[in-house]
Amino acid sequence: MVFYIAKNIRAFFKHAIPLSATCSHSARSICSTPTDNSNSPNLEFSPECDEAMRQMLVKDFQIHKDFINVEEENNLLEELELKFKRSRYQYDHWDDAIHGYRETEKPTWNKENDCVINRLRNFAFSTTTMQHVHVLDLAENGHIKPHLDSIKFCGNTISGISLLTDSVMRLIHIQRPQVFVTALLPRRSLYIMKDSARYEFNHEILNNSESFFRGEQVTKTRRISVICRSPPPPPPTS
Ligand SMILES: O=C(O)CCC(=O)C(=O)O
Repeated sequence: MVFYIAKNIRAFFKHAIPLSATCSHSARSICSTPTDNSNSPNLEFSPECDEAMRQMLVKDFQIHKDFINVEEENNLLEELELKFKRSRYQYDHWDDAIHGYRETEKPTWNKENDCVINRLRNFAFSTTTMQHVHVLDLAENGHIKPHLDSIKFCGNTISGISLLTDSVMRLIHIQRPQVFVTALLPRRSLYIMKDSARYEFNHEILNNSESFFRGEQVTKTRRISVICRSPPPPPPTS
C-alpha cells in the first residue's frame, strides 16, 4: 500500500531537470528591470520576461497571502503531524526530483480542516479536483528541483497552501530558460498555478543557498505544503 501510494504520488513529478541543464543563473544574479510590482508584489521577473509574458504569469500564477489564519494552520499541522509521526525524510529519490522530504496522499480530513480544504477547492478551481490531497513535508535542508507535473496524472491547475515557513518557488520557461519568475510564497499563503504557468514552465522550491527574493535571503525552515490538483482531461474518444 505504501509503495502504491508513494509510486502514485511520485508520478506527479515528471521531467525533473537539473537546474544546471536549463540555466546557469542563481538567485543572487537576478536583476529584474525596474517595473511596477503593485500588481504582483510576490513575483520577481527575469529581465528576459517580456510584458506579455509577465501579464500572462500574473494571471496564471497567483499568490494569495494569509489564505489561512494561525488557528487554521495549527489545526492542519496537528492532523498532519499524526500522519507523519512514523515516517522518515527521504534523501534518495528515484528520479532525483526532490530531496529531503516525506509525503502522503490524504483522502479525508477532520471537520475543521475539511472546511479549509473545501475553501481552497472552491477558491482555486473552476472544475472538480482530485479527491486525494497531496501533502509534502520538506525538511529544512530539503528542496524540489525543476520539474513539470505529469500531464498524464494532473490537469491544468495545481494549488497549494504553504505551512510553517516562507519559501521561494521559481518557474523556469521550458523552451527559453532565461525567462523565469521567482515567487515569494509566504507562510499561510495559497498559490494557484494554472494553464501557461503549469504547462510552459518547470517549477521548483529553492534550497536555502539559492533562496533569495528581491535580493533578500528567505530562509526556509521545515515546510509543509497541502496541494490540490485538477484531474487530467479524459482521453479522447475515437
Ligand atoms: O510544495 C509545493 O508547494 C510544490 C510541490 C510540487 O512541486 C509539486 O507537487 O509538483
